[in-house]
Amino acid sequence: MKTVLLLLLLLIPIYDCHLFRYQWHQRRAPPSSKKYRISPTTGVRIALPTPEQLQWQAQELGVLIHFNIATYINDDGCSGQFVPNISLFNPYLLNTDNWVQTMLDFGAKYAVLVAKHACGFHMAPTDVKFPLSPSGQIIPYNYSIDYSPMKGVDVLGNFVKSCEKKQIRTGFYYTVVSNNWLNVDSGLIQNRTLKPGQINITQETYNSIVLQQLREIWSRYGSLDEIWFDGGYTSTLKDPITTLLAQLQPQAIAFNGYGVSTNPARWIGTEMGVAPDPNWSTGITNDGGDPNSPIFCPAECDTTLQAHDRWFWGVNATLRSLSELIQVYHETVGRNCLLMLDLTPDRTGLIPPVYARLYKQLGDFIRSCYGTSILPTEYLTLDDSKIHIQLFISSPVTVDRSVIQEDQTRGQVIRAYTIDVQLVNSTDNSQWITVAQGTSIGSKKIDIWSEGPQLINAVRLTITKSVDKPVIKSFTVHLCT
Ligand SMILES: *[C@@H]1O[C@H](CO)[C@@H](O)[C@H](O)[C@H]1NC(C)=O
Ligand SMILES: *[C@@H]1O[C@H](CO)[C@@H](O)[C@H](O)[C@H]1NC(C)=O
Ligand SMILES: *[C@@H]1O[C@H](CO)[C@@H](O)[C@H](O)[C@H]1NC(C)=O
Ligand SMILES: *[C@@H]1O[C@H](CO)[C@@H](O)[C@H](O)[C@H]1NC(C)=O
Ligand SMILES: *[C@@H]1O[C@H](CO)[C@@H](O)[C@H](O)[C@H]1NC(C)=O
Ligand SMILES: *[C@@H]1O[C@H](CO)[C@@H](O)[C@H](O)[C@H]1NC(C)=O
Ligand SMILES: CC(=O)N[C@H]1CO[C@H](CO)[C@@H](O)[C@@H]1O
Repeated sequence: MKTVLLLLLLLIPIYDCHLFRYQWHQRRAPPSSKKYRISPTTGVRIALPTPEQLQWQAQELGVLIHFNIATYINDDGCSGQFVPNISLFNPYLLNTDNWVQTMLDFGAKYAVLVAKHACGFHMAPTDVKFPLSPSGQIIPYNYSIDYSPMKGVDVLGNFVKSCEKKQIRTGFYYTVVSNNWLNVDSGLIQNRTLKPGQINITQETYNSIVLQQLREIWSRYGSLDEIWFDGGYTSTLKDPITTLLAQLQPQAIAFNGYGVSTNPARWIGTEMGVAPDPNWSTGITNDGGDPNSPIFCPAECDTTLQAHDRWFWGVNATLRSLSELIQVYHETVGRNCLLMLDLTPDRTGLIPPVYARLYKQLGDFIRSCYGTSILPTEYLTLDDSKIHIQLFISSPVTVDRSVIQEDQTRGQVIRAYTIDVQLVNSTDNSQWITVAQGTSIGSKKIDIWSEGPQLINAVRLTITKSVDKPVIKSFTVHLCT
């Protein structure tokens, strides 16, 4: 995912956890088709999500699969005017079920596969034919899988079938703005001397190729969860893409898609795997968003498993450490951002074993730390307008963090909260001590308490500021290592 956003906006550790959990569900209001509503208490606009956006946000973990002809070169994608020889693309052990095993080990709920990256190589069979310039000679889009050693294989189709068997939702990345084979940068045919492998076409031909290929990949592989517009799209293609999306994949979340989709998601603004705190579900800028924006447009945090922002499998690439990836989880999912982790099959078409182990170690940590629950002995909701939730435990427990989830069906309304505990000590066991406070909750907020593990009798969540009656989906506390 090397393309810069431009245009238009132009170890094997053991994790031992105790935790208890308080969870309940409110009766949900039916989703509205209106984009925002007016707060009955403060009069501000509250952005409303679509049901698709909420379902997508609840997935929390996904993968972005960088596998294409760039897997077979040393650079991380094609830069300059380089067009790799098509005979390089030969994943002779290709098995997409193997990819899915790793997705499950990590805990991914959705997967987006690169269909076409900047080199221009299209990993799906395509029927597109077009005229060369200036001769007018009609040729097939022959920089595609059927002209490679993998002729007859449909990687996109295999990927979708493998994911469907395990209920992993699917999507595609197809870069509209770069295509080295066709001499395209920033969505435009470049006026420059062609390099080996490049061919000459007109801008109209290029735009037509893009729309035909988007139609192919959006109509041949079922209902997609997410569509990735890396680098966006040109203004000329905005309207036709909007129409095509509405016609073929209206339910799909469109990454970078504010303007072309009713289900947009935004980029968090960095590929490092860290969201700012606070990070709101609303707003369209590539940062922590804006609580007062009338546009519900949650953020996705895409980042790599390999070190140094490397997306395609690299010959001598090093991997990030498990502890760094755990921090990434806390600073993305724990800050209301989806964690989309790069997944990189190697040149055989399989996930390398040391990579597979690291994805599983990260998944094991998440499941072990946050996956199980022990019910508290008693809970109280004290004040309807403010929401105090108190959890009491029959015997003292040690915990070091809390997880809050807001029900955003009627928009993200909480603006501030505080978490207090009753410490276990001999002299006074009814005193409340603040262990965490914050602003945005949204889909999920994880607070690792700065004071470290606390031995407590009770814990309390107080919503101190909101623009409408807050609804908490769940509030849990945990102890992790
Ligand atoms: C691509 O590589 C193949 C196999 O090595 C070779 O036969 C062919 O000439 C190369 N094509 C170009 C355009 O270099
Ligand atoms: C591409 O074709 C156009 C005519 O459509 C011509 O003006 C241009 O010089 C050609 N570009 C190259 C790099 O050959
Ligand atoms: C694709 O077609 C062009 C134009 O006919 C030709 O020069 C090129 O060698 C073809 N490439 C492959 C891989 O068949
Ligand atoms: C293409 O570049 C050449 C050389 O820089 C220039 O003379 C020509 O006007 C350019 N053509 C277009 C259409 O921009
Ligand atoms: C990978 O590392 C080996 C051993 O250090 C070295 O010989 C080789 O050139 C490196 N390859 C690349 C593509 O960096
Ligand atoms: C209870 O323990 C906490 C933390 O050690 C301390 O701050 C607090 O003062 C103690 N309370 C009393 C009444 O001693
Ligand atoms: C911490 C952070 O990134 N805050 C940003 C939240 O979003 C607003 C509005 O886009 C930005 O101005 C802040 O910088």
